[in-house]
Amino acid sequence: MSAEQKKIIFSGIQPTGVITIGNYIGAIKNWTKLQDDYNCLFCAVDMHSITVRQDPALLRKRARDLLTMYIAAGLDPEKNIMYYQSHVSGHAELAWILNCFTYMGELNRMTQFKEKSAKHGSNINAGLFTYPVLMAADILLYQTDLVPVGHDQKQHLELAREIATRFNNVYGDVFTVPEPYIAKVGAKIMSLQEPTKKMSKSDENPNGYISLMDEPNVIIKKIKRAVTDSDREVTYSESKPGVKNLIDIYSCVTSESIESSIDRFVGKGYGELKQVVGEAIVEELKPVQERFKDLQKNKDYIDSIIKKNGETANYLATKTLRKAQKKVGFPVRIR
Ligand code: ATP
Ligand code: LTN
Repeated sequence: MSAEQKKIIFSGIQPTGVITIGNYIGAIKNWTKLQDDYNCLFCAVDMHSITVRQDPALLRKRARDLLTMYIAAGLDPEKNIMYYQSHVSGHAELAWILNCFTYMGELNRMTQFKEKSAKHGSNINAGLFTYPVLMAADILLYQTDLVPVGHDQKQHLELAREIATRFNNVYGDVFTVPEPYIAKVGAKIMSLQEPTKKMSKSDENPNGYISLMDEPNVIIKKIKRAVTDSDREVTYSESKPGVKNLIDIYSCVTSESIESSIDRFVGKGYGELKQVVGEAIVEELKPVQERFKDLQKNKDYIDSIIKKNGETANYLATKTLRKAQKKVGFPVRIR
Protein backbone atom coordinates (compact mmCIF):
# COMPACT_ATOMS: atom_id res chain seq x y z
CA MET A 1 0.00 0.00 0.00
CA SER A 2 1.36 3.47 -0.80
CA ALA A 3 1.84 6.01 1.97
CA GLU A 4 -1.06 8.11 0.61
CA GLN A 5 -3.53 5.23 0.81
CA LYS A 6 -2.68 4.26 4.35
CA LYS A 7 -4.93 5.29 7.22
CA ILE A 8 -3.61 7.56 9.94
CA ILE A 9 -2.83 6.58 13.52
CA PHE A 10 -2.14 8.98 16.38
CA SER A 11 -1.30 8.18 19.97
CA GLY A 12 0.60 9.69 22.86
CA ILE A 13 2.03 9.08 26.30
CA GLN A 14 2.67 11.64 29.02
CA PRO A 15 6.31 11.98 30.05
CA THR A 16 5.33 11.97 33.71
CA GLY A 17 7.37 9.05 34.98
CA VAL A 18 9.28 6.05 33.81
CA ILE A 19 6.96 4.13 31.56
CA THR A 20 5.56 0.91 32.89
CA ILE A 21 4.85 -2.49 31.48
CA GLY A 22 1.19 -1.33 31.47
CA ASN A 23 2.01 1.49 29.04
CA TYR A 24 4.14 -0.90 27.03
CA ILE A 25 1.46 -3.58 26.74
CA GLY A 26 -1.55 -1.25 26.48
CA ALA A 27 0.06 1.14 24.03
CA ILE A 28 3.60 0.86 22.62
CA LYS A 29 3.70 -2.86 21.83
CA ASN A 30 0.48 -2.51 19.83
CA TRP A 31 1.91 0.48 18.00
CA THR A 32 4.88 -1.59 16.81
CA LYS A 33 2.45 -4.04 15.23
CA LEU A 34 0.60 -1.28 13.40
CA GLN A 35 3.52 0.74 12.06
CA ASP A 36 3.77 -1.04 8.71
CA ASP A 37 0.12 -0.74 7.79
CA TYR A 38 -0.62 2.84 8.84
CA ASN A 39 0.90 6.30 8.71
CA CYS A 40 1.63 6.80 12.40
CA LEU A 41 2.31 9.73 14.70
CA PHE A 42 3.50 8.96 18.23
CA CYS A 43 3.78 11.93 20.49
CA ALA A 44 5.34 12.68 23.87
CA VAL A 45 2.45 14.75 25.25
CA ASP A 46 4.45 17.07 27.50
CA MET A 47 1.76 19.78 27.43
CA HIS A 48 -0.63 17.34 29.08
CA SER A 49 1.95 16.59 31.76
CA ILE A 50 1.97 20.10 33.21
CA THR A 51 -1.66 19.74 34.30
CA VAL A 52 0.08 18.22 37.34
CA ARG A 53 3.04 20.15 38.76
CA GLN A 54 6.36 18.88 37.32
CA ASP A 55 10.02 19.49 37.97
CA PRO A 56 11.08 21.28 34.72
CA ALA A 57 14.48 19.61 34.25
CA LEU A 58 13.00 16.21 34.99
CA LEU A 59 10.07 16.73 32.62
CA ARG A 60 12.50 17.63 29.83
CA LYS A 61 14.60 14.54 30.51
CA ARG A 62 11.60 12.27 30.71
CA ALA A 63 10.18 13.57 27.44
CA ARG A 64 13.46 12.80 25.68
CA ASP A 65 13.71 9.40 27.35
CA LEU A 66 10.17 8.65 26.24
CA LEU A 67 10.92 9.31 22.57
CA THR A 68 14.14 7.29 22.94
CA MET A 69 12.10 4.48 24.48
CA TYR A 70 9.67 4.55 21.54
CA ILE A 71 12.62 3.79 19.26
CA ALA A 72 14.14 1.23 21.65
CA ALA A 73 10.82 -0.60 21.79
CA GLY A 74 10.88 -1.06 18.04
CA LEU A 75 9.19 1.97 16.49
CA ASP A 76 11.07 3.00 13.38
CA PRO A 77 11.75 6.77 13.39
CA GLU A 78 12.05 6.76 9.61
CA LYS A 79 8.54 5.33 9.24
CA ASN A 80 6.71 6.98 12.12
CA ILE A 81 6.52 10.58 13.19
CA MET A 82 7.68 10.76 16.81
CA TYR A 83 7.86 14.19 18.36
CA TYR A 84 7.20 16.50 21.31
CA GLN A 85 3.70 17.95 21.53
CA SER A 86 5.14 21.28 22.75
CA HIS A 87 7.16 21.63 19.53
CA VAL A 88 4.00 21.92 17.45
CA SER A 89 2.07 25.02 18.44
CA GLY A 90 -0.95 23.87 16.43
CA HIS A 91 -1.95 21.59 19.31
CA ALA A 92 -2.57 24.54 21.61
CA GLU A 93 -4.16 26.65 18.89
CA LEU A 94 -6.66 24.00 17.85
CA ALA A 95 -7.36 23.17 21.50
CA TRP A 96 -8.52 26.75 22.00
CA ILE A 97 -10.96 26.51 19.12
CA LEU A 98 -12.25 23.15 20.33
CA ASN A 99 -12.68 24.51 23.86
CA CYS A 100 -15.39 26.66 22.37
CA PHE A 101 -17.13 23.52 21.08
CA THR A 102 -17.02 21.55 24.33
CA TYR A 103 -19.49 21.80 27.20
CA MET A 104 -18.56 22.10 30.86
CA GLY A 105 -21.00 19.27 31.60
CA GLU A 106 -19.11 16.94 29.27
CA LEU A 107 -15.78 17.69 30.95
CA ASN A 108 -17.32 17.34 34.40
CA ARG A 109 -18.19 13.73 33.64
CA MET A 110 -14.64 12.66 32.78
CA THR A 111 -13.42 9.93 35.13
CA GLN A 112 -9.75 10.89 34.79
CA PHE A 113 -10.55 14.46 35.83
CA LYS A 114 -12.44 13.23 38.88
CA GLU A 115 -9.59 10.89 39.84
CA LYS A 116 -6.79 13.38 39.26
CA SER A 117 -8.58 16.21 41.04
CA ALA A 118 -9.14 13.94 44.03
CA LYS A 119 -5.43 13.09 44.01
CA HIS A 120 -4.15 16.67 43.47
CA GLY A 121 -6.72 18.54 45.57
CA SER A 122 -4.52 21.62 46.06
CA ASN A 123 -4.03 22.12 42.31
CA ILE A 124 -7.30 21.56 40.47
CA ASN A 125 -6.36 23.84 37.59
CA ALA A 126 -8.30 24.68 34.44
CA GLY A 127 -5.79 22.68 32.35
CA LEU A 128 -6.68 19.53 34.24
CA PHE A 129 -10.33 20.22 33.45
CA THR A 130 -9.80 20.89 29.73
CA TYR A 131 -7.19 18.12 29.35
CA PRO A 132 -9.52 16.03 27.12
CA VAL A 133 -9.96 18.98 24.74
CA LEU A 134 -6.19 19.18 24.18
CA MET A 135 -6.25 15.45 23.59
CA ALA A 136 -9.03 15.89 21.02
CA ALA A 137 -6.91 18.57 19.32
CA ASP A 138 -3.90 16.19 19.22
CA ILE A 139 -5.96 13.62 17.42
CA LEU A 140 -8.06 15.82 15.11
CA LEU A 141 -5.09 17.90 13.92
CA TYR A 142 -3.79 14.99 11.87
CA GLN A 143 -7.09 13.70 10.42
CA THR A 144 -6.54 10.58 12.50
CA ASP A 145 -8.50 7.44 11.64
CA LEU A 146 -7.45 5.23 14.53
CA VAL A 147 -6.21 5.83 18.09
CA PRO A 148 -4.53 2.86 19.80
CA VAL A 149 -4.81 3.34 23.57
CA GLY A 150 -5.44 1.46 26.79
CA HIS A 151 -8.96 1.06 28.12
CA ASP A 152 -8.69 4.09 30.46
CA GLN A 153 -8.71 6.46 27.45
CA LYS A 154 -11.97 5.21 25.94
CA GLN A 155 -14.05 7.96 27.51
CA HIS A 156 -11.69 10.70 26.25
CA LEU A 157 -11.86 9.24 22.79
CA GLU A 158 -15.62 9.24 22.79
CA LEU A 159 -15.51 12.91 23.67
CA ALA A 160 -13.04 13.61 20.84
CA ARG A 161 -15.47 11.94 18.44
CA GLU A 162 -18.33 14.01 19.82
CA ILE A 163 -16.40 17.28 19.43
CA ALA A 164 -15.34 16.40 15.85
CA THR A 165 -18.89 15.53 14.88
CA ARG A 166 -20.26 18.70 16.46
CA PHE A 167 -17.76 20.86 14.58
CA ASN A 168 -18.36 19.04 11.30
CA ASN A 169 -22.12 19.46 11.67
CA VAL A 170 -21.66 23.23 11.73
CA TYR A 171 -18.86 23.68 9.16
CA GLY A 172 -18.84 20.62 6.89
CA ASP A 173 -16.28 17.82 6.89
CA VAL A 174 -13.28 19.45 8.53
CA PHE A 175 -12.19 16.60 10.81
CA THR A 176 -12.00 12.84 10.37
CA VAL A 177 -13.97 11.26 13.21
CA PRO A 178 -11.44 8.92 14.89
CA GLU A 179 -12.06 5.36 16.05
CA PRO A 180 -10.53 3.88 19.20
CA TYR A 181 -8.30 0.83 18.87
CA ILE A 182 -8.32 -1.03 22.18
CA ALA A 183 -6.84 -4.55 22.36
CA LYS A 184 -8.91 -7.37 23.87
CA VAL A 185 -6.17 -8.52 26.24
CA GLY A 186 -3.78 -6.15 27.99
CA ALA A 187 -5.78 -2.94 27.61
CA LYS A 188 -5.91 -2.69 31.38
CA ILE A 189 -2.90 -4.07 33.20
CA MET A 190 -3.53 -3.85 36.93
CA SER A 191 -1.33 -2.69 39.79
CA LEU A 192 0.76 -5.51 41.23
CA GLN A 193 -0.05 -4.33 44.74
CA GLU A 194 -3.73 -3.43 44.30
CA PRO A 195 -4.94 -5.58 41.41
CA THR A 196 -8.31 -3.87 41.27
CA LYS A 197 -6.59 -0.59 40.30
CA LYS A 198 -4.86 0.05 36.97
CA MET A 199 -1.07 0.01 36.92
CA SER A 200 0.07 3.61 36.74
CA LYS A 201 3.49 5.19 36.31
CA SER A 202 2.64 7.87 38.85
CA ASP A 203 1.89 5.31 41.59
CA GLU A 204 3.75 6.29 44.76
CA ASN A 205 4.53 2.66 45.49
CA PRO A 206 7.10 1.38 42.94
CA ASN A 207 6.15 -2.21 43.83
CA GLY A 208 2.81 -1.58 42.12
CA TYR A 209 4.40 -1.33 38.68
CA ILE A 210 7.23 -2.67 36.58
CA SER A 211 9.18 0.08 34.91
CA LEU A 212 10.63 -0.67 31.50
CA MET A 213 14.05 0.11 32.98
CA ASP A 214 13.80 -2.15 36.04
CA GLU A 215 16.76 -4.51 36.38
CA PRO A 216 16.00 -8.25 36.00
CA ASN A 217 16.35 -8.97 39.74
CA VAL A 218 13.98 -6.10 40.54
CA ILE A 219 11.41 -7.41 38.04
CA ILE A 220 11.57 -10.91 39.50
CA LYS A 221 11.25 -9.53 43.03
CA LYS A 222 8.27 -7.30 42.19
CA ILE A 223 6.42 -10.18 40.53
CA LYS A 224 7.15 -12.45 43.50
CA ARG A 225 5.67 -9.81 45.79
CA ALA A 226 2.61 -9.26 43.57
CA VAL A 227 -0.62 -9.49 45.55
CA THR A 228 -2.67 -12.58 44.67
CA ASP A 229 -4.97 -14.18 47.25
CA SER A 230 -4.92 -16.88 49.91
CA ASP A 231 -5.66 -19.71 47.45
CA ARG A 232 -2.82 -21.80 46.11
CA GLU A 233 -3.96 -23.05 42.75
CA VAL A 234 -4.14 -20.96 39.60
CA THR A 235 -7.52 -20.29 38.02
CA TYR A 236 -8.32 -17.48 35.58
CA SER A 237 -11.30 -15.44 36.70
CA GLU A 238 -12.45 -11.91 37.52
CA SER A 239 -12.71 -12.97 41.16
CA LYS A 240 -8.94 -13.50 41.21
CA PRO A 241 -7.74 -10.19 39.74
CA GLY A 242 -4.11 -10.57 40.88
CA VAL A 243 -3.69 -13.99 39.28
CA LYS A 244 -5.62 -12.99 36.14
CA ASN A 245 -3.38 -9.94 35.77
CA LEU A 246 -0.21 -12.05 35.85
CA ILE A 247 -1.58 -14.38 33.17
CA ASP A 248 -2.64 -11.40 31.04
CA ILE A 249 0.85 -9.92 31.34
CA TYR A 250 2.37 -13.26 30.38
CA SER A 251 0.14 -13.61 27.33
CA CYS A 252 0.98 -10.09 26.15
CA VAL A 253 4.73 -10.19 26.60
CA THR A 254 5.11 -13.63 25.01
CA SER A 255 2.43 -13.04 22.34
CA GLU A 256 1.04 -16.46 23.31
CA SER A 257 -2.76 -16.58 23.01
CA ILE A 258 -4.70 -16.03 26.20
CA GLU A 259 -6.28 -19.52 25.94
CA SER A 260 -2.94 -21.26 25.68
CA SER A 261 -1.47 -19.08 28.47
CA ILE A 262 -4.39 -20.05 30.72
CA ASP A 263 -3.87 -23.75 29.90
CA ARG A 264 -0.21 -23.43 30.74
CA PHE A 265 -0.85 -22.25 34.29
CA VAL A 266 -4.23 -23.58 35.42
CA GLY A 267 -3.81 -25.99 38.32
CA LYS A 268 -0.20 -24.92 38.92
CA GLY A 269 0.98 -23.25 42.12
CA TYR A 270 1.42 -19.48 42.52
CA GLY A 271 5.17 -19.84 43.00
CA GLU A 272 5.61 -21.40 39.57
CA LEU A 273 3.28 -18.87 37.93
CA LYS A 274 5.25 -15.97 39.35
CA GLN A 275 8.60 -17.44 38.40
CA VAL A 276 7.61 -18.02 34.76
CA VAL A 277 5.87 -14.66 34.38
CA GLY A 278 8.83 -12.79 35.93
CA GLU A 279 11.27 -14.51 33.57
CA ALA A 280 9.07 -13.81 30.54
CA ILE A 281 9.03 -10.10 31.36
CA VAL A 282 12.82 -10.03 31.82
CA GLU A 283 13.23 -11.77 28.47
CA GLU A 284 10.94 -9.33 26.66
CA LEU A 285 12.52 -6.22 28.17
CA LYS A 286 16.18 -7.19 27.88
CA PRO A 287 16.68 -6.16 24.22
CA VAL A 288 14.57 -3.03 24.73
CA GLN A 289 16.73 -1.96 27.67
CA GLU A 290 19.95 -2.62 25.77
CA ARG A 291 18.81 -0.60 22.77
CA PHE A 292 17.62 2.20 25.06
CA LYS A 293 21.04 2.48 26.70
CA ASP A 294 22.82 2.50 23.33
CA LEU A 295 20.47 5.13 21.89
CA GLN A 296 20.91 7.37 24.92
CA LYS A 297 24.60 7.60 24.12
CA ASN A 298 23.86 8.64 20.55
CA LYS A 299 22.85 12.24 21.22
CA ASP A 300 23.19 13.56 17.65
CA TYR A 301 21.02 10.80 16.24
CA ILE A 302 18.19 11.43 18.71
CA ASP A 303 18.49 15.20 18.16
CA SER A 304 18.20 14.78 14.41
CA ILE A 305 15.08 12.62 14.76
CA ILE A 306 13.45 15.08 17.11
CA LYS A 307 14.15 17.96 14.72
CA LYS A 308 13.06 16.22 11.54
CA ASN A 309 9.94 14.62 12.96
CA GLY A 310 8.90 17.82 14.73
CA GLU A 311 9.05 19.69 11.42
CA THR A 312 6.98 17.07 9.62
CA ALA A 313 4.36 17.06 12.38
CA ASN A 314 4.24 20.84 12.27
CA TYR A 315 3.68 20.85 8.53
CA LEU A 316 0.83 18.33 8.75
CA ALA A 317 -0.78 20.02 11.75
CA THR A 318 -0.77 23.43 10.12
CA LYS A 319 -2.83 22.16 7.19
CA THR A 320 -5.77 21.15 9.42
CA LEU A 321 -5.33 24.12 11.72
CA ARG A 322 -5.63 26.65 8.89
CA LYS A 323 -8.76 24.91 7.65
CA ALA A 324 -10.39 25.06 11.10
CA GLN A 325 -9.32 28.70 11.63
CA LYS A 326 -10.82 29.72 8.31
CA LYS A 327 -14.08 27.91 9.05
CA VAL A 328 -14.62 29.67 12.37
CA GLY A 329 -13.95 33.05 10.75
CA PHE A 330 -10.36 34.00 11.54
CA PRO A 331 -8.84 36.24 8.85
CA VAL A 332 -6.77 34.40 6.26
CA ARG A 333 -3.03 35.13 6.40
CA ILE A 334 -1.59 37.19 3.56
CA ARG A 335 1.53 35.50 2.19
P1 ATP B 1 -0.04 8.56 34.83
O1 ATP B 1 0.12 7.61 35.96
O2 ATP B 1 1.08 9.54 34.71
O3 ATP B 1 -1.40 9.16 34.72
P2 ATP B 1 -0.30 6.34 33.00
O4 ATP B 1 0.63 5.25 33.43
O5 ATP B 1 -1.75 6.14 33.21
O6 ATP B 1 0.20 7.72 33.53
P3 ATP B 1 -0.51 7.62 30.38
O7 ATP B 1 0.57 8.51 29.90
O8 ATP B 1 -1.72 8.28 30.94
O9 ATP B 1 0.02 6.58 31.45
O10 ATP B 1 -0.94 6.61 29.24
C1 ATP B 1 -0.17 6.23 28.13
C2 ATP B 1 -0.82 5.09 27.39
O11 ATP B 1 -0.71 3.89 28.17
C3 ATP B 1 -2.31 5.27 27.14
O12 ATP B 1 -2.63 4.71 25.87
C4 ATP B 1 -2.97 4.48 28.21
O13 ATP B 1 -4.26 4.06 27.87
C5 ATP B 1 -2.00 3.32 28.34
N1 ATP B 1 -2.04 2.75 29.68
C6 ATP B 1 -1.78 3.41 30.84
N2 ATP B 1 -1.86 2.59 31.90
C7 ATP B 1 -2.21 1.37 31.38
C8 ATP B 1 -2.47 0.09 31.98
N3 ATP B 1 -2.39 -0.08 33.28
N4 ATP B 1 -2.79 -0.94 31.17
C9 ATP B 1 -2.87 -0.77 29.83
N5 ATP B 1 -2.65 0.41 29.21
C10 ATP B 1 -2.31 1.46 29.97
N1 LTN C 1 -4.66 11.33 27.64
C1 LTN C 1 -3.76 10.28 27.36
C2 LTN C 1 -2.50 10.71 26.67
C3 LTN C 1 -2.82 11.38 25.39
C4 LTN C 1 -3.25 10.73 24.20
C5 LTN C 1 -3.45 11.78 23.26
C6 LTN C 1 -3.49 9.42 23.85
C7 LTN C 1 -2.79 12.71 25.14
N2 LTN C 1 -3.14 12.96 23.87
C8 LTN C 1 -3.90 11.51 21.97
C9 LTN C 1 -3.94 9.16 22.54
C10 LTN C 1 -4.14 10.20 21.64
C11 LTN C 1 -3.48 9.58 28.67
O1 LTN C 1 -3.62 10.15 29.71
N3 LTN C 1 -3.04 8.39 28.59
